[in-house]
Amino acid sequence: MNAPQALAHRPSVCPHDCPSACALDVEVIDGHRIGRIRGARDQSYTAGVICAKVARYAERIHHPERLLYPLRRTGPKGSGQFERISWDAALDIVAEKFNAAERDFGAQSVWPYFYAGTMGRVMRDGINRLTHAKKYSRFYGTICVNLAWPGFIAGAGKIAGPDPREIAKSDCVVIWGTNAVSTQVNVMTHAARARKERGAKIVAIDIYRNATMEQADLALCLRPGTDGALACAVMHILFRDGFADWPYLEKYTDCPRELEAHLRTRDPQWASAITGLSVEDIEAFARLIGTTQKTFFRLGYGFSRQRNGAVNMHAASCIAAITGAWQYEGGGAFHNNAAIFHWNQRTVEGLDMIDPSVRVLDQSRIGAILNGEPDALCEGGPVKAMLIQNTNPASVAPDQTRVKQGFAREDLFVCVHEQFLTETAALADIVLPATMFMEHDDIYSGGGHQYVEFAGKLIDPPGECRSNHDVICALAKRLGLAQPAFDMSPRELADINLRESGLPALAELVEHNWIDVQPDFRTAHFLDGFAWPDKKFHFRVDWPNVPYGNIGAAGPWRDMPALPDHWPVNEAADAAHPFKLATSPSRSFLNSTFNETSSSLSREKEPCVLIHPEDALAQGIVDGSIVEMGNTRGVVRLRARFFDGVQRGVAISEGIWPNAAFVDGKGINTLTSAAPVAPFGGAAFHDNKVWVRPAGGVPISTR
Ligand SMILES: Nc1nc2c(c(=O)[nH]1)N[C@H]1C(S)=C(S)[C@@H](COP(=O)(O)OP(=O)(O)OC[C@H]3O[C@@H](n4cnc5c(=O)[nH]c(N)nc54)[C@H](O)[C@@H]3O)O[C@H]1N2
Ligand SMILES: Nc1nc2c(c(=O)[nH]1)N[C@H]1C(S)=C(S)[C@@H](COP(=O)(O)OP(=O)(O)OC[C@H]3O[C@@H](n4cnc5c(=O)[nH]c(N)nc54)[C@H](O)[C@@H]3O)O[C@H]1N2
Ligand code: SF4
Ligand SMILES: [Mo]
Repeated sequence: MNAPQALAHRPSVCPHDCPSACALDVEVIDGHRIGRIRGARDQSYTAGVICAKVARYAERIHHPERLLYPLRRTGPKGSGQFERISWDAALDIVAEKFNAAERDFGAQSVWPYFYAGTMGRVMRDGINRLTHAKKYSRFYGTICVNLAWPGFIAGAGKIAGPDPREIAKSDCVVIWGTNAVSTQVNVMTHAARARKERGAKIVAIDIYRNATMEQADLALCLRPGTDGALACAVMHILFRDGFADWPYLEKYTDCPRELEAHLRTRDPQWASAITGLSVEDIEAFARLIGTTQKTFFRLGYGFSRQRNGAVNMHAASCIAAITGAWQYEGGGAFHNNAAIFHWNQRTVEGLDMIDPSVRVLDQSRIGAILNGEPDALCEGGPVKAMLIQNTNPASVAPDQTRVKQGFAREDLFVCVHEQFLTETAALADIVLPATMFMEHDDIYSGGGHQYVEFAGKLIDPPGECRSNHDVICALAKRLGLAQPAFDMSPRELADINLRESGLPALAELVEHNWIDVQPDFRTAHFLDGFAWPDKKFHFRVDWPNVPYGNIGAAGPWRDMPALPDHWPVNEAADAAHPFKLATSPSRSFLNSTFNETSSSLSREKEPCVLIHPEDALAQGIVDGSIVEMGNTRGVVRLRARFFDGVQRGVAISEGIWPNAAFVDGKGINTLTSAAPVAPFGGAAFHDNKVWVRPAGGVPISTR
């Protein structure tokens, strides 16, 4: 019989790219393995609930395919042929390649590239310190929030809102453009409480009948990219039927009379024709909002991933101002709490070392950048060397064909620091093994809540895995950098980050595991005014001057409507491309993370596209057959599934599967576009015109 294993419960924080940033309770076995993970019961937002994929984290952290040792490529690029080398040898090569690129092409030929695979402030953001100290090309992270945040800031003036726990005290929770059951389960925890304890109604607004829509009392399934029209018609009805709170509007908003006049022609019939919703559904939704003071709009990212997404986000956020829902506990509009933490990144990112003359390269345009497109390179020289941490661009970035072409360049040196041999790592010259969150110390904050959290190292890493911080510091040494932050421990840096941000010191955070920094009610509900100099909520938007981002306006921003509207700028279906495709998230993957664990793979089964049975029949497509789906950017082959929970002409493909899971090894982002979107660049992942037809028919020409 085996000796009983010592089991300890330890606190931690989920580091993944998810607004919930759940507080965790981890079973640590014999000090070096983990068992089950549960949600921390006494953290009031997590409230004991986490998603299934993280509950099963033992499968990921103890995965037999984890990277354990530094590797050097021995075969051709992308061949997957590597040999084990020592850390010293690997870091020497990276430093030598970076120095050679700098010598021959200038410091801006090196482009450190990262994203939010870990949301830890030390581990995620420290790479910028290296960038700024060396004057390497700067990085503009546009892939996720670039449409949603400006859209929300356009109205309220900053990215914050009512305490998200107030959802439980609401009488109507509008879950708009977020598949919360899959992507941020805690929203459902609090919404379900409101329903159980107060009989609150749950409304979901999406483009397909997903798990969140199935739980809603009212599920509005509209055409992609038409939320602005829905919001306008709802506001039209609120004004028309006397549900507008005029004293509130006069006191707190910029131009209510002008808005009312503007909306007179945006009636439910107009919106019905655009959204595909019935006039009755639009009227019923507006009436529910008009008669429910405590309506909480929980606005997600999904509906912003359209070319008109920023306009739609702003339009949806305006509704709460018409009824004055912002004034009430359980009312208002919330998207993300980023502004309440007042993070100051001075030391972690080395902001004092920024040279404003150094170019800033757009993350989403990595394909164009690596293929040498002059405007993507800011008219500067080529990128010759990269260090990549916490992201898998060969799979997740838009316009995948170009991204892969770029990585295939023989004259490009790429070092990928990863936990697994991802499709990006497989294209690298040097691969370095990375720790996971329970193997290092870091601090976090929740976009969807209001806690600052600490997660300490719980177990030793396997093999020779090193943390991001260790790698950045070791490289800095080899590159001759002597700034003190490159000599600090993660805890020292976390402590400085907290103090510089006006938050309690690390010791206090460690003692409590998390600290609630929720602003008081008046501030959170903007009762002393919104975050603009005139203190008003802005219905009228001066888009290029919305305070966001660091490269200025991009995309067709000049055409953006100043007042809430339907902005028809999206890719329009046409005879050659009869479908609109959204690449929505899957439940068991998190972007491309977890697509290496067998339980997630077996739940998701295989890449597929959901299409309406009548559309399928019209195209001669058989349920369960392999189809070709394509547009001007490329073609993928995957399985078709009949699904009547979409409007005609809409196709849904869930999840970022490994490219290799598709019939031809071309992943879903083969079809998505990297053309910059307004107002500040980024990608419209759910806005793609495509054709879908039986595979093996007409030969397909790709570019
Ligand atoms: N399980 C799981 N969880 C995740 C992720 C994941 O991939 N899987 N990703 C994480 C990340 S990085 C992020 S940013 C968040 C994002 O999480 P969400 O805020 O939920 O955003 P999305 O996942 O992009 O899309 C949400 C929903 O918007 C719908 N949608 C698309 N276009 C429209 C439209 O025009 N109008 C409306 N009303 N709806 C539309 C999509 O079909 C989808 O159901 O989730 C995080 N959590
Ligand atoms: N088609 C389509 N594409 C999309 C989206 C979509 O909805 N549809 N969503 C987009 C969105 S919202 C986002 S945010 C992006 C996300 O895209 P990515 O930022 O690439 O996110 P992940 O795919 O989760 O990859 C994160 C990687 O970081 C690694 N990692 C995790 N922690 C650490 C660490 O501590 N150190 C190191 N070195 N590595 C670590 C993980 O192993 C994983 O491979 O994808 C975008 N792409
Ligand atoms: S819901 Fe999000 S934050 Fe919570 S455990 Fe799952 S992935 Fe992590
Ligand atoms: Mo994201």
